[in-house]
Amino acid sequence: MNNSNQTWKRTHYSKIIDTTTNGREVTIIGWISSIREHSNIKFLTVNDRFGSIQVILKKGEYPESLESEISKIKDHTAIAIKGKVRTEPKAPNGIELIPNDFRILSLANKNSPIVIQSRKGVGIDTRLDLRAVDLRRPYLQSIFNIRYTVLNSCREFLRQEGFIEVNTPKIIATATEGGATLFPIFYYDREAFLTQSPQLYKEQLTMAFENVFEIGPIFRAEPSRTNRHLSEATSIDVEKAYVDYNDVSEILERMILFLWNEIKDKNKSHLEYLKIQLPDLSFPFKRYTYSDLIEKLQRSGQSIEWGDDISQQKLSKVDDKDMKLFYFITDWPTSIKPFYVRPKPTGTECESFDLMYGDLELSSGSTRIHDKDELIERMKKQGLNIDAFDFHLKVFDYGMPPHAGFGLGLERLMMSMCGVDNIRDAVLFPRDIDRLSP
Ligand code: AMO
Repeated sequence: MNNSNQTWKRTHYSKIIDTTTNGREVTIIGWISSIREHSNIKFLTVNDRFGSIQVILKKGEYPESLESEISKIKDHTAIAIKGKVRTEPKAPNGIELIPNDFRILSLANKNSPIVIQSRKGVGIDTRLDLRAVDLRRPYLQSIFNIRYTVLNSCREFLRQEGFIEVNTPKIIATATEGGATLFPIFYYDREAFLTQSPQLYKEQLTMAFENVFEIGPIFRAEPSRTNRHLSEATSIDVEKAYVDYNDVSEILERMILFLWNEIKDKNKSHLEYLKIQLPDLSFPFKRYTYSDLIEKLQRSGQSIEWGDDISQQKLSKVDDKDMKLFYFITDWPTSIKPFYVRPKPTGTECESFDLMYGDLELSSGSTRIHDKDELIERMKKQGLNIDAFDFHLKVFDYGMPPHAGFGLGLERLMMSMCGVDNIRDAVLFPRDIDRLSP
């Protein structure tokens, strides 16, 4: 091993080493994802940010002085290797590296319980306990590379649509989405809460900026253990002045279509690894009114009344080919939507929609009430303490524009795009009722 203190610099990422690099001296840096032995040959797979390369350690082909170091190498060890590229038709990518020197940068001293090459991996709790190691698996690498494209593409789309990105407080004084799922915290000598959504702030910001969006954390004290609820999720929140729920539902569906095409274009290898062929979307998405859907459910023999929420179990039983991918459920009963949602002239229904993917709810949106008295009346009907919302209500005295918007759950969207069964695999370090670390 080379003991000089001088730092080695990577000359090549694995992805740019191919048959055209044959015979070249290169320095690669990465971590070892597998070690196989065959008589007197060790085959190492060394991974970097973009892929992997096979390294051959054959007795007689590397300096004898490296022998004692080689015996210490385990999976996950971080290593820098100088060597010569050689074409080898049997190797992955048709090439391999023959080292003439290497440095162990950080030795792994335990055998990892995480099986890197496995798609499903070991049990979720074992994986989450060592999440940083789990995230080295190509399965999760594919998901999080796609997530990165989704985030970039959302920003790109909304920028093109004339929205400005904002950041609103995450420590708040009052509930926005009803009290049941609030996390209380100490805030100096007062009680405060972690925000359930940027709802009230994004509405207020339409006064100054007209079109705003925020991509940020939302906190929900979800009491149940499900594969689609997190205690800390990421929401893509959009709010626009001088429009209604039909307008913003159109923005949402165009955004989904844009993302879908970007992923197809930018994440081909990740989709291939996940064995996912994103289906062609029929556009515009189908829209069912809540009332139509209730009738449909009743016709299919399910016990549900107008005014009930539509559960995932009930939806999953509906046999309609247009409800397999994206579709909207619109015009929900006013009584089951939050106080800020604007009722239709009938009063019993409101200008609202949910975007669904099969039986998974991805987004809720609506036209908002922009008249102060009407908002106060709705709050009273929902039993809310008006004084607690004074900071919000007083803004409505200064010409709050009519506005509408939606919140789209990023992890739920990832589930729909990547075929992820458990929402915990769409977030790096998930939080749920049982898990607060890592
Ligand atoms: P809602 O409460 O329906 O609406 O939330 C919007 C979207 O956020 C996602 N989401 C969650 N994802 C994972 N785990 C959770 N516990 C969780 N809770 C919500 C879902 C959901 O559709 N202020 C409104 C939005 C608006 O009208 O602009 C709101 O928060 O994908």
